[in-house]
Amino acid sequence: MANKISSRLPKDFLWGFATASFQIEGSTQVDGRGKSIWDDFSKKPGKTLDGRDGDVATDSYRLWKDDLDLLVSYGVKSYRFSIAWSRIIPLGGRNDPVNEAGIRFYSNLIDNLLARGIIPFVTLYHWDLPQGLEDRYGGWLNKEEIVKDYVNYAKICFERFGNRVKNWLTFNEPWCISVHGYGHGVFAPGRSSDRTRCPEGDTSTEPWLVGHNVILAHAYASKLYREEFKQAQGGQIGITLNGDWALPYDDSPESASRGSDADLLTFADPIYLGHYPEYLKEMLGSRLPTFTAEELHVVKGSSEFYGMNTYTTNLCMAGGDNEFQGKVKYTFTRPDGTQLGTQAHCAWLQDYAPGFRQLLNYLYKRYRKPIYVTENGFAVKDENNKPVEEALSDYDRVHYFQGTTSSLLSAVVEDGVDIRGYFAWSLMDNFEWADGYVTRFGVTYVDYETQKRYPKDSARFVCQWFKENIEKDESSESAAGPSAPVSKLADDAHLIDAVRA
Ligand code: PNW
Repeated sequence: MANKISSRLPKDFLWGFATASFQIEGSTQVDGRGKSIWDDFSKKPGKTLDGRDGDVATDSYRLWKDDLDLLVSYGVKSYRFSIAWSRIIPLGGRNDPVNEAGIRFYSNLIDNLLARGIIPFVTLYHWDLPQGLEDRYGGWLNKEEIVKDYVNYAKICFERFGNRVKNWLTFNEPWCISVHGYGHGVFAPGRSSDRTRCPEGDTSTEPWLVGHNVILAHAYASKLYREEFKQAQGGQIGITLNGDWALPYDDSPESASRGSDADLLTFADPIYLGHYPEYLKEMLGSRLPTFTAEELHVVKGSSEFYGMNTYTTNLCMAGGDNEFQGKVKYTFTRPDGTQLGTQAHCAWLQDYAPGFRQLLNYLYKRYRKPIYVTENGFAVKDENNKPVEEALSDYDRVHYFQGTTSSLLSAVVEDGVDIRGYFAWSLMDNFEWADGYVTRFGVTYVDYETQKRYPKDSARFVCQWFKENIEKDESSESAAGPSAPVSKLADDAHLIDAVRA
């Protein structure tokens, strides 16, 4: 028996699913919301694969109670979602008016999650900058303005929600914000040196400047939280970084000497260790902005945990000129022609679970911070072309989660990595940025004609797995508690009705 218990995740381990405001909410023009940079960008010809935008998405601004019922039916302990800055401050700036209707929406959502024993895990910025700030002063390119405006926005969220939200993420994936938004120009605001994509932008400088400013905005918001709110509210604050594991392509010195953690280290090293990585300084020279001594003091140690979004592993070989990958080439094809794992719908993702375990170990050794896996998931190839019934048997996604959950457990119980939570991406299919709606990452199928939600096999697998692999908490577990089964829903109907009223 003792053996059995120690082979599980600790009882307070948080698990659930993640989403982001612009990918699910829709209702872009109601209740005083201001535009975000994704509103118009997604409407420009050629910016999304299917030409579709975020005006409706999964309609979750209106259907949030249905989403809540779904979370309850899945028995999750926690839900990671993001707040749309332009619902809280429609024009975005520190002297612009606050929108009470926007506050009310998230406040209700938080109250109703808590009423069901679901812990909110809240991202303040998941890529939807208020368009007002882009127009006014160039958004993330303008350090003096954006840092102050972001900190003001964060402060309002701490003031209005912090009595109930105890887990804050300042940013989702600064690397994607910088590199996709200002380097490749495939994400809003879409700036790039590639003139077929954008009439302005400079791929060689802007991504590094934007990344630098995002780090500062994160650090000053985190400082504010820790100095003025943490003690009274008792929460924690950190950042979520994306990073994939890297394996040498072969045993040549060019492969072995890879600097392939480029995407990982650019942001993690300054935040956790207090300096940009050496290879980055060498590669960029004067193009890499520098922190003043005072700024560095605020940046170093500004994240209380490591928020990790990870999806895949790359085979790496030194060479090429992609600075965003540290001048390393990526492939999934081994020297003998075989594939690393099963190919997903998007080119950048294959299923390789051992890399997940190695990455967790690497990050814990390097930064010594508790880890929350804030995103991890898979998009089944051609799922969008299948009839619903067929799409629900999402074997490749089930296989992916079988691998990563088993790696997660090994990392915790065998390797001793301090992992506190895991969020699968995503609760449901949604607006997959430049891919539009053709790439589906959900454990729940969304029929965009009817907005009906259908659990896929992977939802069943993930929920069952966490129920079986977390130590039971005898003290707080009641029949109507956090892991109330689907069948409990009927009994809880009165509660749901009360919420609807
Ligand atoms: C993450 N890549 O983005 C985001 O946080 C989510 O909003 C998104 O839906 C999810 O992963 C799936 O894509 C990424 O090109 C976007 O390697 C692109 C990459 C990785 C993550």
